[in-house]
Amino acid sequence: MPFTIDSARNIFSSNTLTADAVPALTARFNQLSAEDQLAWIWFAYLEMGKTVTVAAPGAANMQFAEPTLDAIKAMDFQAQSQVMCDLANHTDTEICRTYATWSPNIKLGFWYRLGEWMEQGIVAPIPEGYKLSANANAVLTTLQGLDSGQQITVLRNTVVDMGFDTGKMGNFQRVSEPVAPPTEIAKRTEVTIEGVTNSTVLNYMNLLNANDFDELIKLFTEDGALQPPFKKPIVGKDSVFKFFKEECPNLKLAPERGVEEPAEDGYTQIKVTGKVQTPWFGAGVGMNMSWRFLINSENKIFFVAIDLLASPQELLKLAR
Ligand code: 45D
Repeated sequence: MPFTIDSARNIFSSNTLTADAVPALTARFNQLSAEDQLAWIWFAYLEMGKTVTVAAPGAANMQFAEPTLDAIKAMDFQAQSQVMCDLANHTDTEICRTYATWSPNIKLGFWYRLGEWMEQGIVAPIPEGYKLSANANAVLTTLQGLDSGQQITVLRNTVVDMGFDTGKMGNFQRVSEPVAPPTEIAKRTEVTIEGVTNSTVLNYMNLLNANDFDELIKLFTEDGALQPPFKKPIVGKDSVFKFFKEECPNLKLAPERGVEEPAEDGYTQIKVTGKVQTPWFGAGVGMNMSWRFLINSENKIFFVAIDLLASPQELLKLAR
């Protein structure tokens, strides 16, 4: 039977332990009150600041968030706190609707700026002596027990989930940063992956590292799919291409090792493990990741799942 997206999702799944603590913690976070959520992120952010620093300036192009940020800056503290609570509550307001249209990168940049302003006293701070609920405290303790790659993924999830629900917005235009030109050929780097010689997999890593999305997308089949960590697959070349341009600039993929095995119908399944850096934290946080590729007989990607691994031990689990 030929592969479907659904059956492809299972390749190497029995030896790939993903960081389930991340969605579990995100769900617990979402149960907290808005006030608790904001204070929680504030404390989490301060706590993380002790070990890793956001490399932010330049990680996001802020032109689209600027008008909203200016409007918030002009408000009094009470109105500012209300805006932040509204975002956490997914309330139907103009700002919550605008926020919902932004790409994850713009949302992160927006909060990064607000965090700076809160520190400087330009934007309403978390009230001094604010006491987290027992529940929120428990969620914070759990976060502290995770590795830094899992911590920043939880933080990213909480930010991305805020704002009005786009499902209730009818037609709207998604807002993402302009796509920067790819790295010049002379300045590109090439990965090597112990145990993997497949040219499509190597090209995938190198083209993504070079932000060369036009060439990268050519590696996929027309009906190909990409499954980001903790997400359903993004199906079809057009949708995957859009995702690359919106959410993948300036990642640094550092694959280490892998296995290639023949699968049914002339397909090849390839699992690779290694590290990934995000532009937000640079070399400060290396996330332990795996890529599970299903490649067709024409050497095109029919499916690739990217997973955040439960622990560094998972980097070595390659045999089925
Ligand atoms: O509410 O091969 C305050 C794919 C308090 C593509 C705050 C990939 C109030 C294919 C502190 C102000 C993309 C899948 C808030 C590979 C408040 C592929 C602020 C993987 C919110 C490899 C909080 C890529 C702030 C991966 C400022 C795995 C929080 C990328 C900031 C992962 C949090 C990227 C930040 C991650 C989090 C980035 C900046 C996890 C960034 C996380």
